[in-house]
Amino acid sequence: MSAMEALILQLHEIGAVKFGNFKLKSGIFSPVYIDLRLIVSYPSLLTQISQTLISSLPPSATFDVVCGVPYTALPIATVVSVSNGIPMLMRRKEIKDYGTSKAIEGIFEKDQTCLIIEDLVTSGASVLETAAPLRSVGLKVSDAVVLIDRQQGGRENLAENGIKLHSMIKLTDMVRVLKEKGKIKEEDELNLLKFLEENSRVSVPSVEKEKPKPRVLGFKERSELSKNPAGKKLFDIMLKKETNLCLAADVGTAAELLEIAEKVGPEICLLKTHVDILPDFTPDFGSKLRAIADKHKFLIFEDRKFADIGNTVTMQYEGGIFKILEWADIINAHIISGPGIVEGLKLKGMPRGRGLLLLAEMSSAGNLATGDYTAAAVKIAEAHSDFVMGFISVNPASWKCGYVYPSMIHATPGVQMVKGGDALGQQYNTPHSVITERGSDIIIVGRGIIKADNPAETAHEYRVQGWNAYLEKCSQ
Ligand code: 5BU
Repeated sequence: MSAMEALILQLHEIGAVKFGNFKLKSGIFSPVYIDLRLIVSYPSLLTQISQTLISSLPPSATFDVVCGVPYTALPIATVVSVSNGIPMLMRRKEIKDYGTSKAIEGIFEKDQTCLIIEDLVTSGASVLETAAPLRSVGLKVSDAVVLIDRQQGGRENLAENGIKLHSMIKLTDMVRVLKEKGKIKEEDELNLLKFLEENSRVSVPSVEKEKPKPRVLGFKERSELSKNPAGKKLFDIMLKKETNLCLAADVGTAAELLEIAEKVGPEICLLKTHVDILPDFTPDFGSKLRAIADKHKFLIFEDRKFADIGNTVTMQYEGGIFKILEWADIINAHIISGPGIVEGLKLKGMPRGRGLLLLAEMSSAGNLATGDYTAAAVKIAEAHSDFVMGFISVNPASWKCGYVYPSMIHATPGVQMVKGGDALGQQYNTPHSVITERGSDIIIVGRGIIKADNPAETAHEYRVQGWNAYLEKCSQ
């Protein structure tokens, strides 16, 4: 008895192949049903299948990594990987909308070739669903190997997409062997042959083909969607002034700050302050800065990073020496203390038309605002979208696919003309990368401008780069 015949008999014996009248996923009735999920309960069978799969491949099918089609083929691919020392990749069926949001897990290099492993092929749609994300991360996919080919068009559909299908067992072979060994009746074999004749080409369902990309909404449409007055105002200023540049005015004194605000004002949509670093802060600082902001049409963002419980932040926001509520259009907050912080700040800020940016991510190396923490910030923002106008973020594209929250503004610190960092953990990305690749809206630039010989001129360069990147994104 050949190895293939022995395998067919074993599959029949464990009940992985059944004859009768079964409704398939596609809605059609089939005289045979194959359920290979059972093989995980038979380790020696699983090993045998995995070994035969690889040894049945022709020498022309070369590859660097393997990837199983989720879920049934995952254990098969794992055994192939482990017993042959071939690295494996995993394709996520459900992509997380937080953390790294990767569709393909595992380590690989661009242009490496990936062999797809599948348990059963009908139309080939599942193989294509796995090939698409592999190809989109730069891997080559030219071959797929399958335990059973139902001979219903999968081979042809895959060939049309540049994938050669190698099958260990064809359904007709399986039925012939089972008939010869007396496991099924002649009637079963005839029924199956008739079924295959009538269903020789199952097409790939159109919903499984590539979906169109969502359109990028411009600031005008997004302003209409924003539920926060400061958020709306900021969208409108960006559009009118054609700038998505925020200056982080981290200068030594209040006098210098007012001076740079006056010089750089025409280039920016937003000016970010850290008032607690100004030794010459006086109660009239707010009104002086406000006058410059109104003159040059930008908003003021105090980067206070509130972090306490709701009751305390109401006092910190309104009171003390700085009286931030009086003059800052926008503030930001950590969510470490829970949603109460937003409720506290909202109590004071909402009646004044202020807006809040939640810290969903940070730019510094090793920061902890990632994964579940970022997702929690999004949840809190959704629950308070009348006051939360957006996020401080670094890589929003990785935690939300496309523009799920177009009403929210994403402002990104850690921006300079060249990628790099400082000696204390700050990490820089370029304006273009922040706006296009990372999917942000506003570039926050500090030392890149204030340490320049001519801050106004340099601010202009950042403004042009940031705005051109926004236009490029909209035209995609
Ligand atoms: P820089 O000089 O461009 O590195 O200044 C960045 C500014 O943004 C500075 O005021 C920081 O306090 C601020 N910042 C940041 O760098 N990273 C963050 O994650 C957050 C704020 Br939140």
